[in-house]
Amino acid sequence: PRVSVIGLGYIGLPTAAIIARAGMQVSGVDVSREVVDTINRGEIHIEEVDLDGLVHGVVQRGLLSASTEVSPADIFVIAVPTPFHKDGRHTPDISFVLESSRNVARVLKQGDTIILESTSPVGTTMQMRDMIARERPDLKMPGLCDGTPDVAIAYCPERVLPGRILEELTNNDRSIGGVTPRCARKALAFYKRFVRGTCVTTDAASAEMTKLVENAFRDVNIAFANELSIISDAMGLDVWEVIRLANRHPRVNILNPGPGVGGHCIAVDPWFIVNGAPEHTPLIRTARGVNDGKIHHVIARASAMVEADPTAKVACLGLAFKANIDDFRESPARLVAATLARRFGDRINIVEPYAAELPREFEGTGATAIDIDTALEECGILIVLVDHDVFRSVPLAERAGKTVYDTRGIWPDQPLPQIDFEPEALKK
Ligand code: SAJ
Repeated sequence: PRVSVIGLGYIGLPTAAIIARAGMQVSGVDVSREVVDTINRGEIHIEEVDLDGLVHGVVQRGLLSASTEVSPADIFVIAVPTPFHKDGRHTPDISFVLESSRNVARVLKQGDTIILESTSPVGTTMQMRDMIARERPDLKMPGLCDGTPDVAIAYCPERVLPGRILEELTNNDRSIGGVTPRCARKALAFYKRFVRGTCVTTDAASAEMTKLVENAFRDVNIAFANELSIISDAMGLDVWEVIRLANRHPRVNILNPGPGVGGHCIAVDPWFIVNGAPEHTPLIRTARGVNDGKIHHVIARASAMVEADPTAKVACLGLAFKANIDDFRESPARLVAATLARRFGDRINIVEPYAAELPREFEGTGATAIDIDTALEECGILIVLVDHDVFRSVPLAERAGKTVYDTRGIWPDQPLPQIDFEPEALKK
């Protein structure tokens, strides 16, 4: 079949490349002319392990090409962003999904399959179906007609981890939600061609909710760990020791505290659930508050350390939203470091081996980018914000005599810092 993948970002491009590698003819579509030109040259505009070689290969073999226009195909895969509205109320904006479905509707023909992959609030796939039905009254739509519909529509979320996208796209299990069972079966036949994991069929709304629930589950569990870390700071306990011991229980598995939750999924998707059921989501909403609150706890505690030793130079270790990647968007580490840079100016140094230069918000603050060796030689205060492997491997001897705030628990042998600081939440 000919496949059209709409949206060539972090999910769409790897997906398009993997489908092409499986031998299908793929046309990728993106609104950005620059992205389209880059891909047609066999190059990529995002960083992901092994993606450059794969895209280069399938473009050279003529299996993948990109365009700014949707052209006719047999299967359409929509992987466009679903951000929040900019109203500050965390309401989902599905306009890119609806706009893409309208473009697909124009070239749709009998026998085609349309699959939505974007993380979406429950009900979006049905809204997409209704939009296509309005645009194409000549086609029989699933769930709205007698007899066999002309097209199939399904929802099939991805669940890949940045840094492992290609591997996880192939090997993870997938939920495939059809507008009708027949739609699910058609989508299943497509995924079977390139997914090695088990593909499980269900209805569209259940598949939509499943995706949101997976990320909300992780957010709630990280919130539990972050709350424990704040309690431990107040009680003078080592949270890592407590978690290590508790996790020896066969049915306990506490996640890792950190400086907050970043990335484009875990801090976003829970709001889609809250928005769909505002009265019934106290836990999910509170977890979001705890994880966002942890960022401010870290800022306050780090500030107390920096103020307590007014001559020491400070090194913030890491800006990425998680370990060993060069993705700085929605990163709590970056927010903490930038706030400290604004507060303490040229006392603050930033170590981020994955960044070529400091992000724009550091301009004019006086903060400098340095490497880890310089930090260990010159800085009396170390604030660990990201658990990059290069930081983890620094031995205790090189940290001797320094004041350390390790928000990620990468140095279990590090003595607890004695900070005269009371967490906000516990003062009341
Ligand atoms: N984090 C902690 N403590 C932990 C685990 C993570 O503080 O124990 C923090 C990380 O440092 C990071 C944030 O949470 O700031 C999110 O990182 P992550 O590794 O948990 O997840 P993402 O955002 O890279 O990818 C998630 C994954 N979802 C789940 O694990 C349930 C991935 O499988 C999804 O495909 C992806 O969201 C997505 O696209 O939705």
